[in-house]
Amino acid sequence: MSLKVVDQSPVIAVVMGSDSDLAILQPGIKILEEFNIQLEVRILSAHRTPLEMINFAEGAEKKGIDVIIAGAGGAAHLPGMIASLTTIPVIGVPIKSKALSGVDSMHSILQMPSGIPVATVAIDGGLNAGLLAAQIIGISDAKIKEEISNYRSQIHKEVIKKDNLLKQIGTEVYLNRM
Ligand code: RP5
Repeated sequence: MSLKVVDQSPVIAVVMGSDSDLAILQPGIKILEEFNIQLEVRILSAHRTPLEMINFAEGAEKKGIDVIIAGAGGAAHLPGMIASLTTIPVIGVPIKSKALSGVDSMHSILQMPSGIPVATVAIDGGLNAGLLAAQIIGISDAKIKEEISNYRSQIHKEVIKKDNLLKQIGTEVYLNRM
């Protein structure tokens, strides 16, 4: 997906260290598309394509990118490296790794030394990364703020509906239906 900045509306970049991270980031990408936010989505590896990563991070502000979501697994240095190259806020998504179930990714992204912050969502927290990025943009964009409010109302309604059903049919039948 290449970026086409058609106006001054906010832009979010979603980058990942490998295409194997894409499925985890997709729920966040989908919600941002539903909110009609312009997106740039890239595969940029801090160790396999370091120069491309640097070019992206250094050019991000000029392209009008407001928030960067960066997903990576293992020795997950991509979010921190990008954050070191730009003052655009970076949200890191620790991807669940095979060997250490993503605890390695989480520590790598979460434990940034003082001076270069990376906001970190849960392991495999692609959806929350998208929502957090939208909320940051929503500070100065009323339309996006409204989209987030609508989303919250929708998930609120879903839980109320489930609670009513549980009260009505009881735990055993509810479980059987799940
Ligand atoms: C990281 O290594 C990527 O972010 C990915 O989560 C992990 C494994 O990459 P692949 O071997 O699947 O390409 O760079």
